[in-house]
Amino acid sequence: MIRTSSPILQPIREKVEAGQRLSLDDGVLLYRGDLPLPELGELANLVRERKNGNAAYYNINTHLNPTNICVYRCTFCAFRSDLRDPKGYAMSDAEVLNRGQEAVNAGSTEMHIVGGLHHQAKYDWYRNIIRLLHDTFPALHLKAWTPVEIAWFARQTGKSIRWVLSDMIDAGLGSLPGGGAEIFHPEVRNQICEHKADASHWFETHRTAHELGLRSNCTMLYGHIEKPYHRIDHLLRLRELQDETAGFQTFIPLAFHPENTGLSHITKPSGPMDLRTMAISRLMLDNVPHVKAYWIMLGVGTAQIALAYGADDIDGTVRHELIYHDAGAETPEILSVEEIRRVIEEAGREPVERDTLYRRVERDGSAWRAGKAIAVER
Ligand code: V47
Repeated sequence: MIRTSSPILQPIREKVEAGQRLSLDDGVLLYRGDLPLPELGELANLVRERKNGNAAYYNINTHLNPTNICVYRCTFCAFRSDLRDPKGYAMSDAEVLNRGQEAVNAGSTEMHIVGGLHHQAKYDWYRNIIRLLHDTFPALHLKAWTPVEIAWFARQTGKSIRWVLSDMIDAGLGSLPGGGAEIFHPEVRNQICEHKADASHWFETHRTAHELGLRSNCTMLYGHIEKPYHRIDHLLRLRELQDETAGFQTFIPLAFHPENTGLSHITKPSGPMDLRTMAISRLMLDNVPHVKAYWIMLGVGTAQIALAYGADDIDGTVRHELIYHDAGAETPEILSVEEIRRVIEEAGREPVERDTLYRRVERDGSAWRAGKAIAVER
């Protein structure tokens, strides 16, 4: 056994090496600034390589935000718009279909669809986006709507979350993205997004989705007003649902970007904080197969290093990302396949193209088919 340079870290190292679960207190302790970051990274890397070897996954994907008009005013959001603001938009069917065609031409396997809760758009407008895209481009996986939208649709229609999810599946929904999670603890949530779906709605939506056979992702928005305790509490709530359903595929820690938000006085998390959070997430979420370093949010350089700090996925080539770019992200809007593979190889990892459900992609130009499912060690 390797000994840690910090005696405080030693019991945690022993647990990680023995494949034992870390507790709330362990997690909070790992956020202590005096604990050596490289050693934390090495522990997270142990778990990462145990689960995923040397592979680093990516996909070819496109974002679609059909509207930015939103009834809510989350303090951290730079993307939203008021109904009558010149910045506000809502896409027509033709615009949605053009985006679908562009995605398919670029070889995308996935469309990531989220947006605002438009004051005047009815449930059918949102459902129609899924139906149109699915009917026209059946091979394109539609990873769409967070629990915030699903709870809104339930409210609009007077139906249950289960009904909304089933109806969206009928229309062509393929899985749920991880957004809308922010920080679950009410001490924080009530200050940054008090009106929108709370933790119980978020978990009910993902639990029901898993019961209906959908896979989903999960996220945590960090680096604003929350404390280490709130982050670890958040991760443990996710771990608990995963014990129950095993429906989460990937966890994505999301670093707060303050520009153009109601929290613009806050300084964005540093590189070391990004890496520490990545590593702690990998260590706490022992039952989630993948941890993603979302390059759009981290920057390409930090995302590359994060592949040695617990992350095994780097998201995709991405086109038309707005949520982070509206909040001051300086990353490019797109990486080509050659670039994303080079970014991964430069970090010493093996690039593996996956589809949304973590099957290897067999590709010939823009034509592709899903191959074998990627097996992850527990
Ligand atoms: O829920 C919004 C966050 C999320 C800001 O499932 C912000 O594969 C930082 O969930 N600064 C949406 N974060 C993005 C998201 C996501 C991204 C990539 C992959 C996947 C996936 C999911 O973005 C929101 C919120 O937590 N967010 N505004 C901001 N200013």
